[in-house]
Amino acid sequence: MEGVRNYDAIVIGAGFSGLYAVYSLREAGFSVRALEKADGVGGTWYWNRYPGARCDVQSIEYSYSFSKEIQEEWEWTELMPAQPEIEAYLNFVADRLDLRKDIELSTRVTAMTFDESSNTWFIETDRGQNFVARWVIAGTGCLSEPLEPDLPGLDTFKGVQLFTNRFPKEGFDFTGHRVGVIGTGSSGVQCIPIIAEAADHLYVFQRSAAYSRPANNRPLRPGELEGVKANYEELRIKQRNAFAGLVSFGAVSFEGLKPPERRILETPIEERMKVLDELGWSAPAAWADVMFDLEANRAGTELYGELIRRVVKDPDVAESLVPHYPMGCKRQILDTGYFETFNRDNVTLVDLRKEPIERITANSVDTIRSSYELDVLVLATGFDAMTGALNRIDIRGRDGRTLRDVWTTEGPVSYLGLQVAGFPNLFTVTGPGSPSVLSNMVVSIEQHVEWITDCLVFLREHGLNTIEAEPDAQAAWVEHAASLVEGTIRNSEGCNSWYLGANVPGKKRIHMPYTGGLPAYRRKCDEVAATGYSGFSLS
Ligand code: NA7
Repeated sequence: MEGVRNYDAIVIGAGFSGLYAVYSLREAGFSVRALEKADGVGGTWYWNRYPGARCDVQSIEYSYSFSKEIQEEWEWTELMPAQPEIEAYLNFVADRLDLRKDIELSTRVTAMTFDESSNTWFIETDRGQNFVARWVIAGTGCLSEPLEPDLPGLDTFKGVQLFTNRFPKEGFDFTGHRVGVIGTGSSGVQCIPIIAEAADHLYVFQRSAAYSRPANNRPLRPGELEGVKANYEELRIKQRNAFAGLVSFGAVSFEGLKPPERRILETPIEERMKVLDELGWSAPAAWADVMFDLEANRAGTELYGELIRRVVKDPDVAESLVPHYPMGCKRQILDTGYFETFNRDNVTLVDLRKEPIERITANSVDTIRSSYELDVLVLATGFDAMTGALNRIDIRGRDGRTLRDVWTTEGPVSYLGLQVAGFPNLFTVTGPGSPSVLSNMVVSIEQHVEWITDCLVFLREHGLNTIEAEPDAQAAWVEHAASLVEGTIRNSEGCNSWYLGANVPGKKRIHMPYTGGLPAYRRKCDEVAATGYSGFSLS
């Protein structure tokens, strides 16, 4: 075992959060080391390298704003960037800012213990290293801990088993294979059309149908990026002031869009169909009442079903593809040719609501009705979101209490999504209780990293070495965040999203991302800082 190494700050992870945290803290004069379990930088965009993996936010918005050089020098090629391009971008950032010298790859943090006598963290890794640091910044990601699906017999499958969230670096050639995909969230919806093109036959095992619509991705036009770069600051200011940290979602710009006024329940069916013809995939949600009233929401889903029926030729398949849960409960998915894929002769939709999986055998997925023989099984079954990655580390705060224990018994509580009471000097970038996944992640990450850096500079200037969320402030924040989702579609009956932790058996049902929007959240964080970090105790 090596000797103990001392740093002002340890950063966990080298994705968007970790890279910026290393840079920001280093620039502020702190000694810093990042520990990253992968053998490359990129975080989420390192692991999720399945065919078709793509961001649903435009490249010009899903990128760092803190460095004018990077903004100027990097050339995006598509409206919405694919995984290889984002991974290449983050590698470029690591090189351009000379970050690699402060990052240790292939190094997983396994345990962290807060020493109450010195107010420092003792950190252990799977390589037997030990570190001591005053501050720990967890840039562990919101969707980074794969969920192991509870499928009887999965470990007996003898064919090739692939997880979208840890897809092989060398890729996989599906040509000539009988392939099954389990899971139809974003990852499943993105890889299914591409796998279908190569596979001999593709079986899609669907438990919950997806609300998806065409992404309308395209290459950036000549001169388009230069136009953005000429006025980048204007776009960045708009982003920072936008509810979700972005001015467009997919190819649709929000600029100049007014909130809808017409109400679906007050509109005759023939009129609704006219709106459908006029607005296409935008029609289901283009009503004032659809996101606020469950009956209106069902009417919106009915319109959505009509759009699917217009694409998918087999009426039974089309029916199975219409979601049975409220629109707006889970994340809107953007796809490229998803519904069209079900018109192919080599694609079969297996509706698990009609025929649940009984077991997986050495060469098949068996439902209560049929046995589907497969050579390859792709699992697109999601993540233990927002808390999973930190729960995997044995984190012991005051009195030896583990974070896992706190989050299991109390739910994923935090103050501002930045700290958890009882875990001094540990910051969670885009933790539960912050806008995080309901916003443009890069904008939220920059806001958090800058807030944390300013906080550490403040503490240094005032000769303080401990900051800790106060239990009362934490309880008030948790209550405030919960009050915002109470009675909404996001928390309605029949809504079982990973936002609520509902995809993980036994996880306490709390809506983890903050729903009050980025501007209000930023104001609150700024107020807290301006009032000498109210709600935190400093010593
Ligand atoms: P998601 O969105 O959590 O999707 C996981 C999918 O896998 C979803 O359709 C699940 O069905 C399905 N699933 C999970 N376990 C099972 C079992 N045991 N049997 C059948 N089906 C199962 O993860 P993604 O990776 O697609 O996307 C995550 C986020 O990344 C996404 O929201 C974007 O923000 C980017 P269920 O819905 O639970 O019925």
